[in-house]
Amino acid sequence: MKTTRISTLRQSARHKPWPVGVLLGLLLLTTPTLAQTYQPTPENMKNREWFQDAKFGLFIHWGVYSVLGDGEWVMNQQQIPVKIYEKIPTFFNPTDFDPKAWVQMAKAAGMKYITITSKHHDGFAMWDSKVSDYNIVKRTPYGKDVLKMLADECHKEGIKLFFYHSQLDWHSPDYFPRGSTGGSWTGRPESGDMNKYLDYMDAQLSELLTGYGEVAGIWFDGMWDKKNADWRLQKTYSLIHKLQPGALVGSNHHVTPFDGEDFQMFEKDLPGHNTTGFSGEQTVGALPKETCETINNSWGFNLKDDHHKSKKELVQYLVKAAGYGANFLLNVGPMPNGKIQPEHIASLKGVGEWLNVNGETIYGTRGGPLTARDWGVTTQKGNKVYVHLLNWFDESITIPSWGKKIKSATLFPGKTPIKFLENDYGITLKVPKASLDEIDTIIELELK
Ligand code: FHN
Repeated sequence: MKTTRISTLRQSARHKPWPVGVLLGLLLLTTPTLAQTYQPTPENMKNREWFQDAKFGLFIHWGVYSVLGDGEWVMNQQQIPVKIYEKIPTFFNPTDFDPKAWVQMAKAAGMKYITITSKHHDGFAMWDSKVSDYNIVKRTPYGKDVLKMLADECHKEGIKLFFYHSQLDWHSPDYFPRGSTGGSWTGRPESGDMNKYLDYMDAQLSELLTGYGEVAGIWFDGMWDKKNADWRLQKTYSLIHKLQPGALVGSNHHVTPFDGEDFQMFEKDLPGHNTTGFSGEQTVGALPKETCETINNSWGFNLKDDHHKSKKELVQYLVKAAGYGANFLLNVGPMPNGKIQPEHIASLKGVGEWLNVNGETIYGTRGGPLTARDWGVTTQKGNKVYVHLLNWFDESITIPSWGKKIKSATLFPGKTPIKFLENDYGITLKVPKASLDEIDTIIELELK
C-alpha cells in the first residue's frame, strides 16, 4: 500500500491527538491562499540583488498639490472638496521642468534609481492616462506627460525608475466605502464600488507598465487608509509581474510583507525601529529593505518648511541604513515650476561628493557582520568589513569579534595601516586622533 505522509499520520493518529504543527502544516498544504504562491522569476531575483547593491535612490513627491506649497496632503488637511481641488490642475504649468537636470542631480548625488509619484492620494495622474482624463496632459496648461519625459531620460542615463502609486484615492467616487481619510468633505456621493475602483487602478497600472519602458518597480502606499478592506493584492501583484516579471513590488502598508511583494520599506525609520509610530506592527522580513526619508520635513513641496537636513545627517542616515542592510530613499518635493529647491540640490551634491570618495564602503555591501551600535555600523563585501564610526571620538575602540580573524586594518580611503589587537575582549582598533572624521571614520578590515 503506498503509504502517503497523510495515511501514516492517520495510522499513528488513531492512538494520540494530532500535534498542532501537523494540523497547521496540513492547513497550509491544503489551503493555497496561506502558502507562499508567488515565485519570483530569476530576473526578479537578479533585480533584487541589483537593488541591494544600489543602496541609494531619489524619492520624488510631485503633483498639482505643489502649486499650494503646503505639502502633498493639502487636499485632506484643508478639506478641499473635489470640485474645488479640480481647479488646481489649471494652475499647474511646470515650464521649467527639465528631466535631464533631475537625472543629472540624482547621478551627481550618487543615486542609482528614482521613485516618483505617478499618482498620490489626490488621485491626479502625472502621465497621459487613457483610463481617466484627470491627468497632467488633459487637465493642465502644461499638457505634457512628465513621466514619459523622465522615463526616457532615466533609460538613457542608466538610472532605474520606480513608480510610487497610491491605492488611497480622495478623488475617485468608487473608492468606497471611504477610509480613515478623505471623508464626506470631498463632496463625493455616499456610494461607490470598490471593485470598480480597483479595476480602474489596475488599468492605470497597466498603462504605466506597458507605456514607459522598463519599470524597476511599483511603490504602493495608502492601504493603511482601509486596513481591513479586500485590496485584491494578489490580482494586482500578479498583473504587475505578468506585465513586467522583473519589476519589484513593495507596499508601504506598515505591516509585514504580503505574498507577491519583492521588497519591504520602512517610512522615516531604520528597519526594526519605530520612532515615528509608522512601524509598530511591522516585523523586519527577509526581503530586500528600503528606508525612505524627507530631505526636510515634507514629502511634497512645502513653502514654509526650512528644516533642511545637513550633509552630515544625510550621509550618516545613508550609512546607518546600509549598516541595517537597507537602501536609503531620500525625498525631494519639486516646486510647481518644475525646479528642485536650491538647498536640496546643494545637499544632494554634498552627499555625492562623499560617495565619490567613500562609495566603495556602501555600494554592493550588505549590512553587518555586527548589528548597529551606538558608535556606528558595519558593512561587508567579500573579505572586507567596513567599520563606520559615526559617533565615536576616542583614539581607540574595542568592537566585538564575530569569529573571523583580521588580516589587516587600514583607514578608508588612503589605506593607512592602523594598529589593532584581537583578544577575548574583542577587536581593539587604534585610530589616530587626526584621522577621526566628524561624519564617518571608516576602518577597512581585511579578513584572513
Ligand atoms: O501619506 C503618505 C505621505 O504622503 C507620503 O507619501 C509618505 C511617503 O512614504 N507615505 C504616506 C504616509 O505614510
